[in-house]
Amino acid sequence: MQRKSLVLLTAVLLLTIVFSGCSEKNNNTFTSEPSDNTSNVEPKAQHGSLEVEVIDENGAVVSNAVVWLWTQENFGAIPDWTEQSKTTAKEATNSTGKILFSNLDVGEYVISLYILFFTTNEEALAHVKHVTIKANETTHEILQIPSKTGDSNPTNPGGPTEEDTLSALSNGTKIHDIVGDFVVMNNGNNNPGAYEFSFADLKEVDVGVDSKYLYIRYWFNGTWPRNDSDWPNINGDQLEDIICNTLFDTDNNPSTGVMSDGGTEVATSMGCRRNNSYGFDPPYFYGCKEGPTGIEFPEEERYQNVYNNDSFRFGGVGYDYVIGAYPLSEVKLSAGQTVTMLTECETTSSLYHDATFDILSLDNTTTFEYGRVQITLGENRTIP
Ligand SMILES: [Ca+2]
Ligand SMILES: [Ca+2]
Ligand SMILES: [Ca+2]
Repeated sequence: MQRKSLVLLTAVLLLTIVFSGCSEKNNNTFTSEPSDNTSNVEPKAQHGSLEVEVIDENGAVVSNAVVWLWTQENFGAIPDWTEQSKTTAKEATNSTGKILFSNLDVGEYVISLYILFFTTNEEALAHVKHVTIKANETTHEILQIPSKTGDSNPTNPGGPTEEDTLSALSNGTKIHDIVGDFVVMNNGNNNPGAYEFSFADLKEVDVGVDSKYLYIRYWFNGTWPRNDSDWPNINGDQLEDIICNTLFDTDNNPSTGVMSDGGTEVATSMGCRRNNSYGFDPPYFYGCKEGPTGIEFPEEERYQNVYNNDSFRFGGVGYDYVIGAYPLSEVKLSAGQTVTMLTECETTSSLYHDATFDILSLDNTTTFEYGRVQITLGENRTIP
């Protein structure tokens, strides 16, 4: 599905560990004890461990902070932060602010906080640490979150004003959705019965344009949780994020574009994670991408151009709406263009890839198919 495809959304994969260094030399097992019988036995690959502790700017430990681990070889001199398939592991700190990466082949590695902790690639690069893993030893490292507050894409001068945004939206297209219509996606580790999170239940999506931006406003049937403690925990299952994705089939042809996304050529996202997840508040993430590559997997390679730094946000935590503003020059759309939209809102919990899933649809879609809604950008219209 496309919904995790934007690079910044891959935080949901934080519990996925991919050991890329499994060579033919260590395919016996990682856990077997070394044999005392040393005759005619090829030496097994040697392993060590790495314990990483994450602290904030004041030195306090940070739980649930995502750390990336690469081999030095895969990291290279200047990493492509979007090419996460090269990471050896991506995992979050525990309640004591620590992560243990074990069974690592000995050698040189690089660790970094998740890219969303940083404003620029240069800042991220300045904060990586190079570590050496030695046989049968645990190497300890500390990563400190840079001292700043605010989200990863702060509303900069040069972006649209809230007045511009509301004007474009009020002159745009409004699409209604049913309330209480979560669907269960039977395609993975999803909640067999959606939680009643009203703040993740779409009731209307508005789309507008002006000369510079595409605006998308998501209205919900409730208010996004503001503080960390407001994020629901259902019998130990902690809600971790809320994500809205709108994709555009710009040639109105589902057989062209990114097939896994429903034949789309452009994707936009708007999301927010539980407050302490990245150590700053609020941890929004949003962006856009366009240009199908013809590659469906890995997801990160579906689109040619990924833009994570030029979009803007209004609303969000503490509001019953959130607005994304995406440069028309990046999404390659223009006023008056007729396109087909596909929109969904989902949440991720500690147990479920989809704790809730709501599809913007004219007909209460309850299948895997996304609701396809054809609109003309900038048309003042209400659907239905
Ligand atoms: Ca709904
Ligand atoms: Ca298409
Ligand atoms: Ca719906």
